[in-house]
Amino acid sequence: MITMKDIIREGHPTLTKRAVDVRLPLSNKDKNTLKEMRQFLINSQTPKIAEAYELRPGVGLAAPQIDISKRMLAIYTEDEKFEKLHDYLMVNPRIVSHTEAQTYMPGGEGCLSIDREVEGLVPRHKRVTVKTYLYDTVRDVLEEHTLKLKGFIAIVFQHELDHLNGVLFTERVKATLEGVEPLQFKTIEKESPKEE
Ligand code: UDB
Ligand code: ZN
Repeated sequence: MITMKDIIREGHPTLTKRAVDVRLPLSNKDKNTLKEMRQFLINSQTPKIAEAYELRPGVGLAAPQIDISKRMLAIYTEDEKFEKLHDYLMVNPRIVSHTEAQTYMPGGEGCLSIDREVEGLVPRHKRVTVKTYLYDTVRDVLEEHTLKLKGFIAIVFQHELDHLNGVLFTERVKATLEGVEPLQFKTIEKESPKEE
């Protein structure tokens, strides 16, 4: 099981290296790494398990963060409207197109590999079209897909893709972003008072 001690931190040389393409077909070792990465995210979002093992609730994890310098990553999170679960194990992903328009996380970004608060905003493409292999653990197959990502999922993806390129968000932070709209999260509506 992956825990926080397996996640390398700022200052480790692997975090600033470009990761290499994953060789296909996937080896059993790479399949297992991908499954473990996904399970870490699920565990970290399961309050009882997260508390017991002191896991930060992660939405994405890139292989270089566990000191495996290969182009694979896991995303496991709901979108900003809390409508759809995005559960991806990506191998050799690449952005094939993106909007000129940008967006950013309203409170800035954090990182499982960074143990400090970093002030500032990180510009990200608002929408990205991604070509990637997706590993389907149920069918045990790897298939090429084209995904159109927007909103929170697009931000998570770009943050993880940066890890594959040896880039940390701290390199991208800006004090202000003029003319860029922040990502809006759906807030839980207050229940309207019931009539008698
Ligand atoms: C995260 N989680 O997992 F606004 F529902 C971060 C940590 C570092 C704070 C754990 C996160 O941002 N969760 C989140 C934020 C919301 C709403 C919500 C959940 N990562 C993953 C990471 O470090 N991968 O390498 C950092 C995020 C920064 C922007 C996208 C990923
Ligand atoms: Zn990160």
